[in-house]
Order: sequence, then C-alpha cells, then structure tokens
Amino acid sequence: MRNQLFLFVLLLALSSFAQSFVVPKLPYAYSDYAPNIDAQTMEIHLTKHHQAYVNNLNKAIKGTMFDGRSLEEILLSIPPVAADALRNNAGGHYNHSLFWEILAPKSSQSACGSSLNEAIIAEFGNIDSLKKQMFSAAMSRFGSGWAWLIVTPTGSLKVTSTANQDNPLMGVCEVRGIPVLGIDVWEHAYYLNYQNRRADYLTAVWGLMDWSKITEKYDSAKANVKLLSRLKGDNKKKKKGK
Ligand code: MN3
Repeated sequence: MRNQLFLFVLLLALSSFAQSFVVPKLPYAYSDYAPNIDAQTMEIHLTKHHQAYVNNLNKAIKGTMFDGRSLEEILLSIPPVAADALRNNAGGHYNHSLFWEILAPKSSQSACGSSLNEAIIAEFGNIDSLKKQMFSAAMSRFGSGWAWLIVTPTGSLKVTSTANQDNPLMGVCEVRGIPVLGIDVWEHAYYLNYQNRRADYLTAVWGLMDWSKITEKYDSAKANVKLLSRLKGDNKKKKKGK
C-alpha cells in the first residue's frame, strides 16, 4: 500500500514536471557567437530574459485550461484580449526558442537548401532583397518586437513584424503564418554591444543565420498542412466576424 502511494505521488510529480516548459540548451557556447553577438549578451539573453518568459509562462498556465497543452496550441488559442501574462510569455518562449535554433557561428553554418532558395527567388527575386525587406521590417518596428519571415496559409513566403512578444501564429496578429526566421529587435538583444545602433546589430545577427536550419524550418512549415489550414480557417473566421 505504502509503495503504491509512493508510486502514485511519484507519477503525479513526474506528470506535473513534464508539463512545465523549459529553456532549451544553446547548440554552441556563448562566446562562439562573438564578435557578432558578445558572450555576455547571449548569456543574459538566455538565462535571464528567456528564463523569465519560461518561468512566467509556467506560472500563467498553472491550473488553467492551457496547462498541459503544447506551446503551439497555446499560441493558436490565445484570445484577442488575452491576459498579458499568457500572451507575452508564451510568445517570449516560442520566439526565443526559434531564434536560438537558427543562429550559428560562421564556421558551423551550412548553405541554404534548394527548396527555400527557390522559394526566396520566386518571392523576392534574390536573398539580398529578402534581407532588405527583413531589415526594413526590423528598423521600422517602433519599440520592441520581432521581424519575421513566415510561410503564409497559402504556402508562400512573406516578411512581417510584430510588437512585443507577439508572433504570426497568434490570432491577435493581422498577418498569420508559420515563422521560419525571426529576428529579435528588443534592445536587450543588442544594447551591451551596439547601444542604439539597431542597424549594426541587424547586419551582425544576419551574419549568424544558419540557412540550413532555416531551410529545415521552411520544409517542415510547408509540410504542416494541418497547421496551415488551421491558420487559413482562423483568418476566414476573423473576416466573417468583422
Ligand atoms: Mn529577446
């Protein structure tokens, strides 16, 4: 009986543990991203900022209908007037996890895959005009936010930007899609090294993009028919509601 009780408590503890979100491990050492981004900025960004989003997200979902749901499901279900804690922290966790995934030091980067390369040429003409559009989205974002390259519900590429920690998966965003590349333009992402020089930071962070990773994200977004049609359906509902 006692053993059974112990097992029960253990399972309960494990199941509640499994539902908590955690900060991912960086694939490289903090100093590997230098000189583009200095080690101290990387460390503070991950262990203070991202960690705070994760802690506050876990707090915000505890005991609510969102407890135990996937991060993607939470983002998709956030109501337009969602409590800021949920919206900001779920977004913060998703956005940063994606950001860490696509950054790599120069020596560890691999080339863009043919699928993404062809899509970029079809949509933007070449990678340089994609870069220009991304930089313009990032520069014109007033205050804090993100610049994105997304796969739209109809399967094409598009550049967009969001305020704060919102992202294009959320119903609160006008332009919906699956993010495949995101650039953090909060000052905490660059202030130690670049102060107010957002443009210099953008050039530096662009140099850290691992295009093979972004291709992986592109391929899996294109293959995620279920999510793309969900986003399409949400947009239709929004239009009807207007
Ligand atoms: Mn950040």
